[in-house]
Amino acid sequence: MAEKTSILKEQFLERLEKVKSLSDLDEVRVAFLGKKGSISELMKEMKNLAAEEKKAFGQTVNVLKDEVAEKIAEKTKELKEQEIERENNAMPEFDVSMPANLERGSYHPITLVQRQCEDVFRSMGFTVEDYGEIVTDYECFEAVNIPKHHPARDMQDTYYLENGQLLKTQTSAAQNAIYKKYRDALVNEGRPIKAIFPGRCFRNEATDACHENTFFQMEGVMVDKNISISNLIFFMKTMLSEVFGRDIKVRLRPGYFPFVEPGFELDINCLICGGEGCPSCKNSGWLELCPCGMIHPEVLRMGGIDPEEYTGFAFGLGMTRLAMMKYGIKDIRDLNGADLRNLAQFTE
Ligand code: FA5
Repeated sequence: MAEKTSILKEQFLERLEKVKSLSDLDEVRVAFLGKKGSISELMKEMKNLAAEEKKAFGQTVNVLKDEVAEKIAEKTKELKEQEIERENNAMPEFDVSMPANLERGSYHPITLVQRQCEDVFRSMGFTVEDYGEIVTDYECFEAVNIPKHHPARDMQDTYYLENGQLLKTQTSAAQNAIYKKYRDALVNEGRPIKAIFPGRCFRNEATDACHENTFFQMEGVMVDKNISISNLIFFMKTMLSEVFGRDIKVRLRPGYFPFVEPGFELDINCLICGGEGCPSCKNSGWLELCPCGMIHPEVLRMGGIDPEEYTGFAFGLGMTRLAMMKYGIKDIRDLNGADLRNLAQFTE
């Protein structure tokens, strides 16, 4: 019997030596200590022994069992330590002097188009003005000839604050302040008013591929003696050919805005569908981009400028739509979504 236990022990040590991993070790444990393992099977032979041999046999097998269990525990510890060391060695070294491998962001398409428009108009002598997003009813409507209860207000529902102020619906809301800011230089020094004012606008309206509730416009005004529609058309054409780097098909049609007389709608041939018609242009092939016109005498008067002496033009460029056309963005709502993967593909 003693011989059997020592053979078993040798077999165990032989297998233990070949163990390379924790799963190998578990197989060995099951083979020797498991319910149907060699040691358990050996123990079963006790019933065949004479009573006086049973005790010694039991003790010998139990010693073997303890030894095997102890060796397995030692090996488990050793293998776990090896595993930890391997993982530690596999970790890349952290070098604090290495430059950070951060992905660089890119400018939003609207920012790019806005900057480009600003450069074009600056090069033609316009100043770039900044204006708030929260304005008074007077600035947004009354000062541009849209008194209370005027039907034109229906087109521009917006978000009102409890104090009566509102989120501006159009960059035209800055016109009155600009006239007042520069009228002295115009009247006393003969310096024409030439200003653009880009800004975010808000409207309470249903969204679709070419309408958002939050979008950007860029207003432009020029006031001097003898300003005419030809000046307006020249600046519009120059701006568009500079932004697109080529001539773009546009059309001018009559449009009504209470603050211009006469007023026009300047539409651009849809660059998404090439004029065939698609959701981005409401299937018309044309996109309303830049309404404009000659500033209404009443609006000049409210800005402190004598309309008998001075005339001017104004335009309200839809900058978000311009960005859509320039970058081939089919749905305006992509521009307000915060998905950087989406936006990055439109920018250089
Ligand atoms: C106006 O807002 C006038 N203030 C423009 C103006 C200025 C006319 C000066 C004459 C003189 P309109 O509501 O059409 O007009 O908007 C102007 C442009 O802003 C539109 O042609 C369009 O390009 C853009 N726009 C208007 N509403 C939205 C909207 N919900 N989403 C995206 N772009 C819009």
